Amino acid sequence: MLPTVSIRVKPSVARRSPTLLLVGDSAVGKTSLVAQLKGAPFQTKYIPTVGTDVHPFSYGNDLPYLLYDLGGSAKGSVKNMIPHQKTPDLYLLMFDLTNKSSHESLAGWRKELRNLPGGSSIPTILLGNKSDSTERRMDEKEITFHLKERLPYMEISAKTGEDVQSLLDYFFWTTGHI
Ligand SMILES: Nc1nc2c(ncn2[C@@H]2O[C@H](COP(=O)(O)OP(=O)(O)OP(=O)(O)O)[C@@H](O)[C@H]2O)c(=O)[nH]1
Ligand SMILES: [Mg+2]
Repeated sequence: MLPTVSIRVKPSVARRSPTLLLVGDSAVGKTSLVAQLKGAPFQTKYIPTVGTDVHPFSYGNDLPYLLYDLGGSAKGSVKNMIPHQKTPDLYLLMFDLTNKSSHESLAGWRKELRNLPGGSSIPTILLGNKSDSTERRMDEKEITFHLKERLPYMEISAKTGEDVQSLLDYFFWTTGHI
């Protein structure tokens, strides 16, 4: 099947907008984070993302940010799944605090990001999602990927919005846009 990329923003805006690429295993909560950033309601029902969705979202009065939301099934074929009109300014690598295997997958995702054009020079942040969940299965000591890879790390909840404001601050700090 050919990758699908749906974009709902003018090409002239897309070229100038700060761009974020969000990857991680299926069901870690990437699309839920997009909804939280756009002020849309949280969906309990899981609907897997097919292909790549490009979401504009506004924060402040400057250009909208563009967020590339890749379905977890893009694992192994990230390079074919990203829109090529603009190199991302920031990579967001997400795992699920209730699912250890999503943490184990991070090395593979990072390798794919590094292999993208310009990939190794693009800032990357690690996100542990579902901090609200009572089913949290990962002990702090088990979360080692950011230490090995020297990445900034944040625990967030796409459901409650916990620490999403700090993430927005980080977008601004990294891309220089608000
Ligand atoms: N408790 C809790 N559940 C969450 C959170 N974020 C997402 N979920 C749930 O996790 C499931 C998967 O969320 P999605 O946002 O669709 O996951 P995804 O990473 O976009 O999945 P793919 O599109 O398949 O790659 C859904 O049932 C969400 O309701 C969170 O912060 N807390
Ligand atoms: Mg999704």
